[in-house]
Amino acid sequence: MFRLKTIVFLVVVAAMALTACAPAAQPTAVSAVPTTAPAPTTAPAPTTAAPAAPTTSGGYVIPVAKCAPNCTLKDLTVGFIQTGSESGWRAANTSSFKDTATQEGVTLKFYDAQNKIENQVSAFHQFNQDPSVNVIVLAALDVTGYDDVLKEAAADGKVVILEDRRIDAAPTNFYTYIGSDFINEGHEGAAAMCDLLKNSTKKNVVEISGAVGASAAIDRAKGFREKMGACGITITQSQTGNWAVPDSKAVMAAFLKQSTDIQGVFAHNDEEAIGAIQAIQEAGLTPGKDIQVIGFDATADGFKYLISGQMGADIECNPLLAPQVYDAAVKALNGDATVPTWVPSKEGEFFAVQGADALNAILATRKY
Ligand code: GYE
Repeated sequence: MFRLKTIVFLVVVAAMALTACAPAAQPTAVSAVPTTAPAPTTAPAPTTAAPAAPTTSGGYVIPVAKCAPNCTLKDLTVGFIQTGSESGWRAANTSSFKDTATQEGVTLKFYDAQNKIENQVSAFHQFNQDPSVNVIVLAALDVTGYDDVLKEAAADGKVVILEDRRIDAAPTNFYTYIGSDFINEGHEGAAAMCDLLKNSTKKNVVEISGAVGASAAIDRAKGFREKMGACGITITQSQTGNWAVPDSKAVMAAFLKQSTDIQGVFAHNDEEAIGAIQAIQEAGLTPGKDIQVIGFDATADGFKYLISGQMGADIECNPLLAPQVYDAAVKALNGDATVPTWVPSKEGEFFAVQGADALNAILATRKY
């Protein structure tokens, strides 16, 4: 019995001695082969992180709709913020949105801002607050002034699309801009005026510009100035005609009072060109002969003055943008991040020298 106890005691002492010599187990270093199965810990189930929201190439985070990926035109409730009804172009643009919505079953909440930016901003805020609206389309009166409502739209999960006019805001604020390259239109306008004045030793041109602050006016003016030097055009006077016939007629009359040494008129749209033509006639001069006139938009009214030869050139600007805008809106609801941040409109230009027959034939095919 003694002996056994002694032996047991000696064995225990020996075991304790052995463990004392082995290096202490590092808390983190786990031996390859765990000697003892770690106690089952109730590790939280792996969380499937919500997939990152699709983002456009411009960095716009797309508020994907519940109907995705099968949203259709009928899922659109569009809050549309129009500038006003200042021109034939604008009327065609508005009809494009209203008619296409009716045809395609798009729910359209149309707002006419009567050319006041404060009205646009408050309408934008209203649409942000309106739970039924999933897409907001803006035809911007000005290039600035929308920062707060753009932020609010992002917070309220509204898709924002710009149509017709660009704004000075980062593309992180809107899904896409569908509208014209107004700078390029300005380039085409300068080239057309150079051609119209090719036989004139003097090239003094007056400018009747669009509404102050509008990207269409800012960019057409910039584009024209970038190319006018090619034939030595000088802009001698410049003033806004507010896109309107009567305002532009008064401006042109004032220009002629100031100086009759004018060879050309750079009018930013058809209404302004028509106003200038009326003032030139009332001054006893012949538009298209004594003074060359160019316009922009190429509406049906513009074509009439091309055909009569009183307007020498008309640079087209396409107002029928609704189908492209609604298609883009559906893509946004479906989380499609492939739509570019700018979709430039396809446009042409028309000249009096094409002749009445050819121009009438073209006019017969046009919708505005
Ligand atoms: O040229 C003018 C309208 O933004 C392109 O606005 C549009 C311009 C167009 O009032 O007629």
